[in-house]
Amino acid sequence: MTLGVGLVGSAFMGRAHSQAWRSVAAFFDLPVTPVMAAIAGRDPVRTEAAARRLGWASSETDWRRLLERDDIHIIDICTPGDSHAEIAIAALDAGKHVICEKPLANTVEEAEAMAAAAAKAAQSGVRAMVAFNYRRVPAVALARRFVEQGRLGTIHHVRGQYLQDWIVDPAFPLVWRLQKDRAGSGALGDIGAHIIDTAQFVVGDLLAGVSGMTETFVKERPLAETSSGLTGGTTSAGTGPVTVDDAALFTGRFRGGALGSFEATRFASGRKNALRLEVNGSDGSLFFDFEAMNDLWFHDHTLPAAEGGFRRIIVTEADHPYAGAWWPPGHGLGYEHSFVHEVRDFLVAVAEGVDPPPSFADGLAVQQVLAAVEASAASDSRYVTVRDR
Ligand code: SOE
Repeated sequence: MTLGVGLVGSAFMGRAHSQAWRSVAAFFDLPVTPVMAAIAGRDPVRTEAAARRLGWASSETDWRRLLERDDIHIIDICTPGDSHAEIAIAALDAGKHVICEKPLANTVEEAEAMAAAAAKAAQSGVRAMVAFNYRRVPAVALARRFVEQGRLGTIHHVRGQYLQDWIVDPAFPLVWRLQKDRAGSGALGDIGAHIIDTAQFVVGDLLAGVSGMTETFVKERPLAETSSGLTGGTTSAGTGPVTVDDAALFTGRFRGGALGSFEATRFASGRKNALRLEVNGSDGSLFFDFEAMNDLWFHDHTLPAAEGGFRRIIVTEADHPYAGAWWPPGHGLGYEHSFVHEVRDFLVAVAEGVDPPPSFADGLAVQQVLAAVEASAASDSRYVTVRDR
């Protein structure tokens, strides 16, 4: 059985998802086979070129056309957050399965509407997933397995960071990720969403309340350059205001009592994509850093002190999550493999008739934490309870 896929968007996430759809059947035994039917984008020339380059059979200049096609059963949304709700709800209403990039939406209200549409569609066997890909890094999935097995005992601390430095230079232009109407928020919703979902996934618990602060270090940036016809060169079209956060720091209390501390910033000079998670429990601790993504560090606190300490597990063994599908032990995986694992789990769930985690409800739970952090930051960091989903 085959399922046709229609992808919306051909930038960074569109390329990462295309790589996943192209690779998944070559490395995993699947109950259904994905067919890369079409990619949709506004610019006809760029989208046709992307179709050829990324392996899509056709291209469309209006995503709504994908919903009308009988050869398309899955809609993969890789656009900025301001279009997630419109596309996902229309696709679900049209009976298409949906995988949507994170964060689920730009507001809690949009996320609530999406979760409601997904719950309604599920009654007809239509499935929806939000693409928090870091859950599918083998080391993160192994961390979840350790917590589920009770190897850490009672969880006391969850320490999450997501550190990047791609906009430290004030000359970096005002791209869509720096505009609230397109992105919803800055580092908080873009990479803070990842660390919130990854932490809640690994510990199997939700944040009950947070206290946070945000900062915008560079408040004006050059507008995207425009090329001048006569000289053929490019001239800056002036500057514009940055309307999102550059960094967010927050603490939180989990429903089960653990304390959390989180940081999401695009100004950690020297850190390129350092998603880090440390979990401390009564019986042990775990540490993960995406910049060394094949390693998981584990301290077994039940051992005699003389034998304790963090030891490195190279997560490439056949019985580690996902790793057995790829290379022999020690050969390592990369960023793109987490997306292959994501679409593999999505296809298996669709074939089995279950909701693939993380669901739109899980995406809504993250959106409610984001909103609580923003509410706290707007009120001198007072503690804000996270709305129940
Ligand atoms: C931000 O630069 C970003 O591209 C995020 O949007 C992605 O979700 C993350 O995987 C890599 O960094």
